[in-house]
Amino acid sequence: MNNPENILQIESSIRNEIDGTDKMYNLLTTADDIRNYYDENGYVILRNLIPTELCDEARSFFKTEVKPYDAYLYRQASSNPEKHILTSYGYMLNSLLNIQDLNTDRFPNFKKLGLSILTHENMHEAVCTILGESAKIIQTMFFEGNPATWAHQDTYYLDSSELGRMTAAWVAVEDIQPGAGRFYIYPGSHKIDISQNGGDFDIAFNHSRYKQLVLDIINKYQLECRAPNMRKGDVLFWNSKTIHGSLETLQPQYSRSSFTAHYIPASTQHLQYQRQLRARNLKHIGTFQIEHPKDQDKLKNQIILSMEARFPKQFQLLKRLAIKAILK
Ligand SMILES: O=C(O)CCC(=O)C(=O)O
Ligand SMILES: [Fe+2]
Repeated sequence: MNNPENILQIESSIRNEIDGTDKMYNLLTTADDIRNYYDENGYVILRNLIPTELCDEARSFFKTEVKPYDAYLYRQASSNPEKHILTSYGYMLNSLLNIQDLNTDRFPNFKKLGLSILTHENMHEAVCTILGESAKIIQTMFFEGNPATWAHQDTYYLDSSELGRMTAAWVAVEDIQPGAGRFYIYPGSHKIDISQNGGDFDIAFNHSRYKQLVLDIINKYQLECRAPNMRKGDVLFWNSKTIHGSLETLQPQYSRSSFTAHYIPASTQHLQYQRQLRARNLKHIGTFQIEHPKDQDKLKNQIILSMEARFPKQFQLLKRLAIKAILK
């Protein structure tokens, strides 16, 4: 049950939005308005960008194809193969990583629907408006339950080779309830120079130090947190340097079904950990090119996944060593 304090928190986050920001989005009608708002605030919301029927179908195929699957799939938070972890209300807590890599025979419709949303022609138009050119997709995710993502910027993990030019999209595939763990952003945070604020260490590998630094910066600059009301088919785009995450779950009875995708300008390259250029198995889908780093339609990758699932400690050690080698 929700306690009164939780209800107050929920109400204040709704009030925050009704008091102005939501009206603002309705005024963004031209490409210039959208780009200017995005450049200034580090994010923008485009309402009703994705047809709601596609959202409904994606959720329904998630329930019939993915939810009953009881073996290992790659997960966003760990990058490792894991079985589903369910909340007390039965929602999948460990979000999926790279739906383009799912095995097509096993998850044909969920994969098709997810990709048709993330590569939709409206998405293409919006991403071109924001980036000034067409895009490559370098990572995708699907969330059902809320992992309460901690405040971070994406740029340290993945970005365009021109740092700050990656944009990411958060697509609501259901109406997101106030206490379901809404996605939040800190407007304007993309303009703050983290390294000048003490962030001149290997951020991607000093997580606790980095988490604290982000909180210190939020306090120091008195940044405002916005957790907008996202309805089915709405899309929020944010800059790779914008601080973002998701609120704690206050209403566990609700899911927060959403896809995310990370887009870089087609003329640039994927930069991992601000060090290493990647171009892993690019394929064309619609007007986009999409990286398929661990394509499960390939036998080789299926074998690697099953080895990772069977010998997790050894594989995770190898991964850490590989990362260290990149950072040298
Ligand atoms: O939806 C979330 O909780 C976080 C998503 C996110 O951080 C991302 O896609 O980069
Ligand atoms: Fe992120």
